[in-house]
This record gives sequence, structure tokens and C-alpha cells, in this order.
Amino acid sequence: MNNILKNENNNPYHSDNIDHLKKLFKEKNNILFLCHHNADPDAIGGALGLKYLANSFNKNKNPNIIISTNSVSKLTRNILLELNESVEIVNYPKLLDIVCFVDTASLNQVMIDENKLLDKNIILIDHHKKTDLVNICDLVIVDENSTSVCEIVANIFKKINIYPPKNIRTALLCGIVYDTKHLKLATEGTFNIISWLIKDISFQKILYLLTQESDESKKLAHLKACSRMELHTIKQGNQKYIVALSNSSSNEASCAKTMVSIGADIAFVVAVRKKDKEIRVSARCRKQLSKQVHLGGLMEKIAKKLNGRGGGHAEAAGLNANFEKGAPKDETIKKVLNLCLNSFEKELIKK
Ligand SMILES: [Mn+2]
Repeated sequence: MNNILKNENNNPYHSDNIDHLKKLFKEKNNILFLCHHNADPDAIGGALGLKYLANSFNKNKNPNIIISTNSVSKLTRNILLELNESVEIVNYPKLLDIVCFVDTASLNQVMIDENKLLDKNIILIDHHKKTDLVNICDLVIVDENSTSVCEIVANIFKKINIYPPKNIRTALLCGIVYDTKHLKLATEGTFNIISWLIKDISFQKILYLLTQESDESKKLAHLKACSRMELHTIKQGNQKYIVALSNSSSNEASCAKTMVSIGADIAFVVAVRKKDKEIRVSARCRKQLSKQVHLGGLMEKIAKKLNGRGGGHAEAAGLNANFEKGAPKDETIKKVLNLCLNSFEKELIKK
């Protein structure tokens, strides 16, 4: 823990930090890179880059260098497959001499034996806001202004003058493009590092790796929900809002999202699950409209009228309520959708 004071006020890429990282990678035989649960392309891309670095510095004959997480996202799984890389997927991984947290700001994002952690060399490489995890770290390389951990790792490569091989650069680019929401959040620094990494790599390939084919049942749910869609227009002053209502037996959230993506300003999709005696409603709207009506608040109100529970974010929200035994399904769907429409209209007109 000797470096904390020195690091805190410093530039994360200060040569003291980079030298310390090199020294740890060089000397320790066993290194564990830990990513948060449901590891995304940024966490895994960063860990793959760091693992490559650790391997290139390590002086030992048979170093044990592992990337571990308790789960990976579907997208990450596809990228790993494409790059022919693999990571350990396990709860409570064996903690090695070095435990390096990647893209992971606090201990509640991992499943580890915290008592066994304290006698390890702990490194944190991240771009989220620091938490008290930094208090137990030997080395902290956190750049809260970086849009991704992959951007930080790429900057470390650049700093120590190593040009990573193509598959590592591909992994880093996937992480950068993923965490910047396909470059919407990219900064000047992001574009600089992309131009450094992208040599001989097609950007279309990166975009392709980050596109997820939705499964068959989801596609069908979307198509059916759209074919049953009922449209209403609600006026507020000069503004017109298109409200889309529909129902689906599954994937209601993703159906509502799809309806907004093809043109509705707001969408409500209800799913009645007779077997579970449950009614679920998912709502999505455009950002502009969410400034007028907070969907989380709206769904909370609608839920109360159905004796259920609701809530969520300004642009994405939902509710659950009981479905009375023996009630007619079609009428229930109609009733719930009407309630959504009327409640939304009331809320909008109040503004
Ligand atoms: Mn990240």
C-alpha cells in the first residue's frame, strides 16, 4: 500500500505508476485479472491487453496469468470466440499473487473471498469513479476522464512503447467502441488512440463484432408486437406525440424499445401471463418526451391503479400487477393499455 499517497494526486499514466506496473508484472509468477460480473467487451478487452503485457514482461518460466469473471455478456462471448481467446468463468476464483481489478470499481461487482484478498498485491485499473476499493490497492491507475478501460490500457501500451498484435488491438477497439456507445461519447483522445490501434483492422469488422443477432423468439415477438400495434396521436400545444400500444407474450421490454426505434414517441407493451397470474407492462419513450413525462413516475402511478408495483427510469420503465383468475385475457389487455394511454395523456396535459 506504499504507493497510494504518491498516486492519488498524480496523473494516472505517471512513469512511477507505469514502472510499478512493469515491476509487478515482471516479478510475480501468478497474476489474476478480475472483471466485473456479466463482463462487457470493455472489461474483457482491457483484461486481454493487460494479460498480453503481463506475459511480455514476465520473467518466470511458467507464469500463471489468468483472466477471471463470474459471467460474460453474450456480446463478449462472441468477441472471445472470434478472437480465439478464452477466460475463466467461475465464482470465487483462486486468488493469485497479484489480483488486478479491471473495469471494476468496487468489490460488490465481483464474487471473491475478501479475507484472502488482503495479503495479495492488489492493482486497480479503471475509469469509473473511485470507491474505497482504492484504500486496499498497492497500485491504482484510474482515469475517470477516460471513456473506457481499453483506452487506458492502450495508452499504457503507447507509453511503454509496445505495439500490440492485431487480435489484442481488435479487442481494445471493441471495448472502446462499446463503452463510447459506438463513438457517440468519444473524445479527441479516443480518436487519437483509435487511429493508433486501427492499423490493418477494418472498422466495419469492429462494428460487426459489436452487433448482436437477436434470437429467433425475440425477432418473432418484435414482429408480432408491431403487427398488433395500435397508434394514437396526442397533442400538447404545437407538439404531437405518437403513442404506440401493443401486447406480446414475451420480450415486452424489447418490443417497446423496437416500437420507439421505428418511429413511436412512446410505446406501451403489455404481457398477460395467465400461468403466473401476472400482468406486466413495459414502456419506452424518446429522450425529448422523457423531459415532459418521467416514465418511471408514470408507471408507478399506473401500477397503483392496478394494485401492482411500477417504476424505472425517465425513458424506460415497467410495472407488474396481479392478473385475476378467470378474467378474460383480451379485455384485460385492452383495459390496461387504455389506462396507460389515458394516464400518459393526463400527465402530459398537466405540463
Ligand atoms: Mn468500462
